[in-house]
Amino acid sequence: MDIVLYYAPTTCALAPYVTLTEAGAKFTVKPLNFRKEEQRAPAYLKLNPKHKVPLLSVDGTLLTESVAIQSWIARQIPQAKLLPADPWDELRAISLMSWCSSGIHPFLSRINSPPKVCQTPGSADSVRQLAAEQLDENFAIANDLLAGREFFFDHFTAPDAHFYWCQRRARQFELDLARYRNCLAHFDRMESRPSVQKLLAFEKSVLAEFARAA
Ligand SMILES: N[C@@H](CCC(=O)N[C@@H](CS)C(=O)NCC(=O)O)C(=O)O
Repeated sequence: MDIVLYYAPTTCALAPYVTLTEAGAKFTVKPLNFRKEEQRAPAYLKLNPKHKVPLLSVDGTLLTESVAIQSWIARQIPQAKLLPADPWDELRAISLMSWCSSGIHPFLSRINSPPKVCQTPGSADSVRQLAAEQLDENFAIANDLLAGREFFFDHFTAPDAHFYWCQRRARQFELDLARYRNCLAHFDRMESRPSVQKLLAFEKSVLAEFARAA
């Protein structure tokens, strides 16, 4: 099976990278340089008109949206137990990933690029502040969910990778998450996993390659 992940450094494509690695899947990565707007190149738009990563190709069949991609990986490699076995917990895991993707991610995007949601001159700080408040509320919820737990369920599952990305991005935007101790512990736990170490090394190599080619 030929599995290809279209990915860009620091993006949410990190989640399927980590999940594929946790699954022990053999896959190749096609890095896109967002600084060069490669996600908008005609050849890529043919694959994904939404001009976004992640995009998964499996023997040429394409799948977009991280929740669907994460679910495909879990379904394809059941022995990796990337979703909980209990049917309700499995749905709760999908619910968590949907929350990461549609409840948290959009506010991270606003912090990254305020003009995408408001064109009013001088509004950037206000957009960022409102997004930070929404993120705060969401991290408080995640902090409660992680109380007394190592992961969202009794072992690593796909939502852990997804939430790790959300938290990493928030930290890159210098949001103050210090009071969310359970989230911070989850972050450290994730960073100690070989899959995340591999991702971080890979990201570094891709960024170095982009810098060389600039
Ligand atoms: N709902 C999508 C969101 C994907 C998304 O927004 N990806 C961003 C990176 S984190 C992207 O590719 N942005 C490039 C662009 O919008 O041009 C998912 O969860 O897969």
